[in-house]
Amino acid sequence: MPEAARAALAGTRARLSTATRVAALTGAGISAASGVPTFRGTAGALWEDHDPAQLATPEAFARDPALVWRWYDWRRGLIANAAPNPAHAALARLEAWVRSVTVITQNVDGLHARAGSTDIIEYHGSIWRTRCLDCGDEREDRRAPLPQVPPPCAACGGRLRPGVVWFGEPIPAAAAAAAAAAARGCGLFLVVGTSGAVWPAAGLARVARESGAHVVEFNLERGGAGGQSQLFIPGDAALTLPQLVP
Ligand code: BV8
Ligand code: ZN
Repeated sequence: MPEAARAALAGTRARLSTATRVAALTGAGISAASGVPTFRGTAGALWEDHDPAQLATPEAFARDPALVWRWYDWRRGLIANAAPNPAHAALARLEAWVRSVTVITQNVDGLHARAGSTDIIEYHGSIWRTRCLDCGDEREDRRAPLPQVPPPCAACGGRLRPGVVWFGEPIPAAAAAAAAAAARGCGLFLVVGTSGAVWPAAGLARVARESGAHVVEFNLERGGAGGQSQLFIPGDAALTLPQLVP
């Protein structure tokens, strides 16, 4: 690890020792080492020649629910066979060292919970939840693969959609408020494995910085913190983040 990164890691560790509240904004990059493809990365970002950013929309679902559900069923199967990696584990372990650790994740894979984190804000929802367009039934459904695609609502037989936030849809109010409060109230804000391409999640680093937090970015390349990071630690988060936590 380059000397500058080593120094950044040491500086962040020092801040951890006095921090009482840490918030971490995570993106698809933290799950890369678990084999879950990123949205905009290289391998796996496409699925059957479809661009995820085009599929993750209400318009795509209205146009072809079966296609969108095939994509989610494929991802659910892949995630069901994936395991949390040392980066997820490091954030979970951090809870033993810092009074409050809030994970604000853009990911819908549920890997932070499986790693043991206990204060998680699923900013873009969960691939393991469904919502019925006809009766509103919302539930967790971990079947992978789904027995039928699109899956019918268990309550009314109606049309289910994945319980995620699509492009053009608002962040659920409770998640948005909790994430803003966590960014405002923390002394240390970690930005892990996100391109900073998606809003309003990408605006949280500025909220943290303007509230006085120290912002540290863990990524292969700098930029996901929208220029708000004071420190940058390059490399695979599965290798770098565990070095932060004893
Ligand atoms: C909203 C859930 C307003 C679904 C996702 C036109 C109309 C409407 C809105 C907009 C518009 N134009 C722009 C917008 C805003 C839009 C937006 O930001 N668009 C962008 C693309 C320009 N945002 C929205 O639409 C949001 N809603 O604005 O609502 C509104 C308000 C009121 C009323 C009505 C409407 C909703 C956005 C949520 C979209 N849903 N996911 C699903 O997953 O199926 S976003 C999707 O992208 C994933 O959640 C993903 O996590 C997220 C962000 O991407 P990243 O996590 O950063 O992943 P990415 O692949 O980009 O990057 C990976 C990073 O990891 C890279 O930096 C890479 O270097 C790094 N990395 C890779 N490997 C590693 C690593 N780092 C460390 N270690 C490694 N090993
Ligand atoms: Zn229903």
